[in-house]
Amino acid sequence: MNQPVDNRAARDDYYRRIGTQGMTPLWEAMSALVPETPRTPCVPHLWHYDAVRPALMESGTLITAREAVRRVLILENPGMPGSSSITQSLYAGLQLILPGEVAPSHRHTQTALRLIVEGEGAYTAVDGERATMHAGDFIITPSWTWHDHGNPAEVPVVWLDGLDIPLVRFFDCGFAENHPAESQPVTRPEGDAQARYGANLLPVDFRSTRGASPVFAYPYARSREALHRLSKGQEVDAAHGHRMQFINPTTGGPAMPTMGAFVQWIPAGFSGNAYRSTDGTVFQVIEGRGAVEIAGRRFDFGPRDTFVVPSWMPYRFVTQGDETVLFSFSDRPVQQALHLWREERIA
Ligand code: GTQ
Repeated sequence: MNQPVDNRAARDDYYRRIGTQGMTPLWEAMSALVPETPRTPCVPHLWHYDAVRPALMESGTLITAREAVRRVLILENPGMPGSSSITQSLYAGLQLILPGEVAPSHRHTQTALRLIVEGEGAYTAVDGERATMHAGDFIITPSWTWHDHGNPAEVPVVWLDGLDIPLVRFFDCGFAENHPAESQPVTRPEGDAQARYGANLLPVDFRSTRGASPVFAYPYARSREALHRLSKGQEVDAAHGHRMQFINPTTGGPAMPTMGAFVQWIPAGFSGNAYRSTDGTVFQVIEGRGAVEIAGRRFDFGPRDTFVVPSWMPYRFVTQGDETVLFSFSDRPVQQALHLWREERIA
């Protein structure tokens, strides 16, 4: 009694028989289904922009933005081949739009964010208003809002796309449709949303109608200026430097309900404390060079590089001569809404 029995063959035969009835034994899967700590197939990885850029530009000779709808190279996590995912819940890609091109208008339940990587003068239109892009700008496309991109400028423009595609796939709640017009009609002047909702003012009769921020463009010049002012103070966080989150100014909550977005300034000569959290996070380098150690592996980064830190893996930043500015995004708001999010500072 109560001793494990050596009946492998009988068990395997039993599993095969119950398998035909749509059943499978929990006891063979228990530790994978209910792990003591997160067990992710997501691996740490860094994409060097200089190495990726030639292939991205080559895509511009093979297909137009119009035909592609979105000309994007997906940044797929090497630990999750075939998933089109950079973490279990997030998608990332580099989108290229050449001078004169239009990426046609559509909408979908997936939320998108953009962080402008290279070039300027292209635009994203959201809900009838265009936002002109400059390197480092952060732009959101809330769920189910019409959006199209165009490049009336002289130079190619590249941005990092972050979407909650895997999350929406997980919930099986994806819907999409094309706009009847290739470019949606412009109904509001550029800067309208910023003036209406992003100037520490709100229209007197404002009532929130959606989870995402009505401010959809967060120019880098503004966030850089804020970080610059913070950098003049004395203390920085021992793990993050100065890390700020992009907010919905009408709620004080995250700019998007499904994705948290952050920007941080790290001083030169920083040797950061290790930190981990359950939201696997995608980082985009805006300025400066440095290194990140993720679960003991070192990745050197420079401007425009992208890297991913999987859930619960300790990471720390090390910089030498450069001040560094990093953008990042994760599924933190979802985990927090579900009371699942955890973090740990490892001194
Ligand atoms: O710009 O609308 O990278 O719909 C993937 C899906 C970008 C976009 C992506 C999209 C978009």
